[in-house]
Amino acid sequence: ACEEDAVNTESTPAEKAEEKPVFDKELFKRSILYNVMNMYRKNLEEATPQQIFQAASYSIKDRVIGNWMNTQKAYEKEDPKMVYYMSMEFLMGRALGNNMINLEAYQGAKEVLEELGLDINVIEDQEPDAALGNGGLGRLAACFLDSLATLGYPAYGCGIRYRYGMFKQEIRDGFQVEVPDNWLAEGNPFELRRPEYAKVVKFGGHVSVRCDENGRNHFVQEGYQAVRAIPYDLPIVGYGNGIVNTLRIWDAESMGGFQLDSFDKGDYSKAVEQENLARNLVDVLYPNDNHYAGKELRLKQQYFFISASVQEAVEKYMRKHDDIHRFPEKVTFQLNDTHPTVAIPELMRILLDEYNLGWDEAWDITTRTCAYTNHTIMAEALEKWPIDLFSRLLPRIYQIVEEINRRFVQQIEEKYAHVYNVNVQEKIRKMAILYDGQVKMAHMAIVAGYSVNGVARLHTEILKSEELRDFYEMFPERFNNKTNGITQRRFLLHGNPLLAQWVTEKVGDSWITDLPQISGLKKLADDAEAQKEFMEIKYQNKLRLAKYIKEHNDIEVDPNSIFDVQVKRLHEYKRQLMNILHVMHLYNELKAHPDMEFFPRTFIFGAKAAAGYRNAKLTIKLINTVADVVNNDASIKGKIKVVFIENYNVSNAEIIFAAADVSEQISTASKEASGTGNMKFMLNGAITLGTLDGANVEIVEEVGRENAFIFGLSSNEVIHFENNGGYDPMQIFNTDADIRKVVNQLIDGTYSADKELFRPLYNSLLNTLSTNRADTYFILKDFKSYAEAQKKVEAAYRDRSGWAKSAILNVACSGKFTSDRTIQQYVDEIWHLDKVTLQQNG
Ligand code: T68
Repeated sequence: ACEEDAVNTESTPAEKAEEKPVFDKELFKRSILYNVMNMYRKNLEEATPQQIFQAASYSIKDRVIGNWMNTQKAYEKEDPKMVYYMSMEFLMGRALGNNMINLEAYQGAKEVLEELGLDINVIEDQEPDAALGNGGLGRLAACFLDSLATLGYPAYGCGIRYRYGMFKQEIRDGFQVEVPDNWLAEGNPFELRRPEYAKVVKFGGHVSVRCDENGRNHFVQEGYQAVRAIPYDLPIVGYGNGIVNTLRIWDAESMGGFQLDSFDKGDYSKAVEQENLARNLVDVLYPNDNHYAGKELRLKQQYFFISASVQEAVEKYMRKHDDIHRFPEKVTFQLNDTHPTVAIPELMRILLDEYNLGWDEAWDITTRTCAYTNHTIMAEALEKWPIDLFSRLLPRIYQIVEEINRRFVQQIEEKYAHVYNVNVQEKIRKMAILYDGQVKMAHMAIVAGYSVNGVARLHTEILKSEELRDFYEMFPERFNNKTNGITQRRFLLHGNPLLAQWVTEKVGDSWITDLPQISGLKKLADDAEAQKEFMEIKYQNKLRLAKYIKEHNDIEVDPNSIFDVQVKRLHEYKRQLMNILHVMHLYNELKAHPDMEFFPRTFIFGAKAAAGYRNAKLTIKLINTVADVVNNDASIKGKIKVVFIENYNVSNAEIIFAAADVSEQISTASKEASGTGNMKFMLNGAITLGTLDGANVEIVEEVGRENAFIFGLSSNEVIHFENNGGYDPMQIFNTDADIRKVVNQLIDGTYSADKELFRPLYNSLLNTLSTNRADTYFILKDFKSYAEAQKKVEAAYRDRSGWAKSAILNVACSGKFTSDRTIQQYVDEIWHLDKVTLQQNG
């Protein structure tokens, strides 16, 4: 397929360094026409946009395949250390545009499509998002893969090929309705099925001990149900470097042709159960973010993809090496939160039972291989599996966890038995892996990992001083911070072509792979001409979003108004409720003082709520209800518009970030581990309105407090209230008339004839439930300072030149927040990988 991949032996090394593979437009054009004909027996004129998208994708895949083979051959030859990024979620979004960008073929492809009378945006819009993730955690994994390939590091992503990804959100009568996301309906052009790497994964049954002739015990799982794991590979294209890494996602198939275990011969019902297990296993992504639901099928999913991935990693290693003890020199597993933590006992199982290593040898290998990233301090997100469920589903794995726990408890006893003032039983209660009938996955990940990292400086400090304090005391050397980042290739180069072009004109194009170079814009921040150009680009992007909103929501918005945006998962700690209460307050003000100074504002929301999260879903209904009232009240002359963008996802996110003036990052301080949307807004020249939480702290540190709007309690203040009490929302309600008015409007019929509809939201702010303090997330406490910060936003926006200056400085100071920097730190401080460079040819 790829003549252009032939090795060019004629160029000198110096020439090679200069050479850039050029995108062959004629070849691409012929290839599309050929694919349309070959796949659909059609001419271009007869083909549908979806068919042209498919044809174009296969043409691009042709160009990727040669590089993919070269890369994998180079890895084979150089035998570098590899990172396996283990994650239940990879929120990849669309592939076609991204692959064209990273092949440096986007402009050429756009021109070819134009010559064929086609709009590249229309073709890209045919592709469903690969939404195999919930939110930040899944998108972070996708950005990391992009950076790993771009920096030339050998890496695998390991995950699940869910048949249904994150649900599609429809809004009906203001309520969220979840619609299945059948993303594979038209096929997935970039994936490759790899049945030759299939693995068997075993569930349930029981463990028997067999003694061999040397008196050694062997543990065998019997009476189990087995599933076949089939890998599908997706290419991860590095930017302009010829590197193509692999995201390997596993599908489940029934054993079918495989024989049942001899033990089970003739057990028909077991065979049927086995069929069913395979059928349901990878059906759907659980749509909870920052929440643990404890579903048995979820644990099955975890063990399924982990067992297959760990088996493959060990087999791949052993194909080239003979000494399993040196495994950690060539392989490292990064566990994306606790979801993949069964990798620890699974690797132990393989080493103990299949390689017959002793416990200490196996433990040494495992603890030098596994590293863990924590993404949250929210208590309700901590994974704690009931022991009865865990041991029934994974009997051999459970035995190994018991032994890990037994030895760790012993270690606690040895360390603290004779330490003055330490209650050993208390330490065990707080730190054991098995306690109170539960398996605590975070504890296992810390005990068996060589690295534990948080995702922003503040988050890591809170882990060390609060939630994981006892572990930090015991293993201080394991703890480290890796502040998150995002890929500028997708979120600026692809998502905001106008600004990307402008940045390149001003500072050159090195920012694409070296984002700190974007600081060259600083010198233009005061330049009146540059400010004008910047604001004109922002305006064009606001027009683009306005058009999207008109098409999708049938709402007219004023592109001259301030675009004030909060897009992220819906969660009480992220405080979308505070945002909409403030909109209600502004509306009250405008109604009371029709002639007050007011700069027109468009409040834009986008958020999916977990299907079973009542208050989150009710907040969506509230936003839409307020939107209906406010948008249709002629008396306020369109000064406030409220828009809820349906089905917020990676592809519409690109359009939204590009158009934002204000970036709402208003979580209760200490609750948002990092945030990554905050970084995407900054890169696109929106100004942060936020609390000093997560990575906001570092954003403000980079851009300067004068170029952001910071408000609210500090994390220390929040933690102090949580530990010592002393916050009473009712007191605020009783003393502040503005707040009392909006809170009462939740239940007085202003917005809903059914006065009880929003009662649960009202209660969440004021009613002390038996266990919880009312207003858990300090919305009433922070409301005033939020409203004041919003006033400052308005005043600042009136000064167009001052605003442009701040916005440009935000872009200019975003260099730290590239995932390229984050990945380089993982490489230097945790993984210790070497770069692989390729001879490039086409
Ligand atoms: C997010 N976590 C953090 N979790 O909330 C965010 N949880 O602050 C951070 O920037 C981001 O991770 C990346 O580090 C999540 O997105 C989940 O999606 C999730 C999924 C399943 C179970 C629990």
